[in-house]
Amino acid sequence: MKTQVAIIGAGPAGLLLGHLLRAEGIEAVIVDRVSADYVLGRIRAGVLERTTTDLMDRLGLGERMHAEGLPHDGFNLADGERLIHIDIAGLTGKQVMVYGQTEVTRDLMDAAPERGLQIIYGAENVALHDIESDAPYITFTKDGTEQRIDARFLCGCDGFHGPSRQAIPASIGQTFEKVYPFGWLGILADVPPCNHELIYANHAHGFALASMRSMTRSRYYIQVPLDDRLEDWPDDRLWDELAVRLGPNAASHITRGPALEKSIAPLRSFVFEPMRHGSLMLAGDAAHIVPPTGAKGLNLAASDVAYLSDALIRYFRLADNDAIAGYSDKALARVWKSERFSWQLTMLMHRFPDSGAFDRRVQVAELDYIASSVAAQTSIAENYVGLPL
Ligand code: FAS
Ligand code: PHB
Repeated sequence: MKTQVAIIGAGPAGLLLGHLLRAEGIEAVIVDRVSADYVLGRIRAGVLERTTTDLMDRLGLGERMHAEGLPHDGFNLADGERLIHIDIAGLTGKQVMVYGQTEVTRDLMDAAPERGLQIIYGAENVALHDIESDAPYITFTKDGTEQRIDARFLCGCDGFHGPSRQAIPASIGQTFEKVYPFGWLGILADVPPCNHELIYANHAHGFALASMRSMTRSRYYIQVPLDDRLEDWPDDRLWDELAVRLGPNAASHITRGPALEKSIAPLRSFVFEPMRHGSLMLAGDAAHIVPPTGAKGLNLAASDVAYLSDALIRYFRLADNDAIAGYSDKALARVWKSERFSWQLTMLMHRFPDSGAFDRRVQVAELDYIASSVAAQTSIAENYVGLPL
């Protein structure tokens, strides 16, 4: 098979990129090693920046998002009894959209056939070849048969564990990483949210987050030690701990229910540079990971492919190589700002095993400053709602 752009990975990055290219008549094929159902079964992000919702609207795929999503004007930082409201709409003029990554992925998948976006699921042993040439290709096995796709460019949208980043020679790539000494235990339940906006809580027991997917489906998280296992957290224990960490007011509004999904995810900050080598470009988790505290993971994937699709469109439409050459630096400039914000909010809202009294006083002082300063709240608000592209 021959195409113009071969995309590895049918998560949000790969699907958004494929649609943005097809909308401009550029040939693109996506391969993914798992099934469509498996991709939809992954419970991930919940908050969309304006950048991401604008891309869905640009593709004409935002109808269900606007019908079922929840536009939010703000969120809250809780520290014991104190609740600091960050008025993102009042401070930035923008909102965020609460609409699960699963639904974004579903909307993008459903629209693929009618828009000529071919997605090959069950593509095993994907390998990238000749990425330093102008004629790269990928090979994979599908139903036991070896397949090959030749393309002008390969786009690695295959997440943190995919093969694309590994295809860039170690002598070229540089990684920057910070691993946090805790994970997030998440629960999804068909119960109404305890609050109409998100609450990020810093408690002596650790971090907690009250989020949602709709007014009837809630998503909660608590910080847990890295060696905790799901069996250590039966639903009742988790609901009890959420009530303690979110504080008495939120606790009085928590509705308990059976977990539809429960999982523990480790937290890390990770960046791989460069995001382009030869005819291979990386986007999304293939190039970077953020702790979910700042709700940036999915949204960074979206901003990467906004830059990448623009560069590819300019190449194929205008024979302009400059945007391709400039992709990595442009994407990384925004990646690092989101990495900083996600790290800052993680340091502010979590309790670290090795932190002492000084560290806690600094957290309290920073929360005091945020509570008392419009400038500090504006800085948080403009990062949370998404910096301009
Ligand atoms: P994805 O990982 O979503 O997609 C990569 C795709 O590549 C997958 O479909 C995979 O099957 C495919 N692939 C991998 N290896 C392959 C191979 N060898 N061959 C072919 N295909 C291959 N972000 C938030 O903003 N908020 C959150 O609450 C949040 N929670 C998260 C929880 C977990 C457990 C994880 C892992 C991530 C979470 N994230 C969250 C981040 C997440 O939303 C990512 O940022 C987002 O999925 C990035 O999208 P992609 O870059 O498309 O990568
Ligand atoms: C979620 O709803 O899954 C969610 C929301 C905000 C975050 C992280 C996760 O910062």
